[in-house]
Amino acid sequence: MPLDLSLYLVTDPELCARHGLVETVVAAVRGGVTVVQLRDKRASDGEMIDQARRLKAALAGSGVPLIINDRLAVAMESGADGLHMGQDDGDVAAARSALGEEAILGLSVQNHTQLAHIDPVALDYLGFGPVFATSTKRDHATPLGFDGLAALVAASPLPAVAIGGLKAEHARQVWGAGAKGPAVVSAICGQPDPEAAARAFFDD
Ligand code: TZP
Ligand code: MG
Repeated sequence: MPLDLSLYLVTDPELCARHGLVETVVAAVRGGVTVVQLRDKRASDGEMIDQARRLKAALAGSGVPLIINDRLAVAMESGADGLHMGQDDGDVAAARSALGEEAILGLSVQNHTQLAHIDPVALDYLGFGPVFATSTKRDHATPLGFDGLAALVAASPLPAVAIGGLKAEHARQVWGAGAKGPAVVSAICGQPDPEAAARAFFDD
């Protein structure tokens, strides 16, 4: 199935605890989320494999892929659809050969220097950010703004999502900058109604 990056949900263990991880993700998918990334910096691999298996079961039949943040072993053992790597999360080509051709493989890119060094053959998509400063990720890079985002997208050989401080009212500017879609944590996770929060990205 072609990868639809229109609205990319990244989970956060604390924020998703409000309604429960699986409940939050299922509601967000009802609201229009097209990709789910399981991100938990503190869980053990075993805990994350368990979470990923529960999410995979909940997403069955939805066509929405499940991508694992950072951890190749979890992606491989859990039956997830792919892996999202940061700049310090190891070798992209090695991850591609371990995961196989069918897996979805993404990489976070913060600037043009990093973009110049990507391996476009091994990767499926990029995540550009942060667009804005955000408290959801500690020690994030300098914010790009929409002009910085547009410049990265213009130079990118791969489709990209934009991340960092994005709310529903920014969706048009994200698409306008040429990104395939916004990637969000707090605009959906932890909201009173995650389904409505996701749907709001598609409202005018
Ligand atoms: N990478 C860059 S910013 C960010 C990540 C994982 C966090 C985005 O969270 P939010 O709540 O959508 O600003
Ligand atoms: Mg990472």
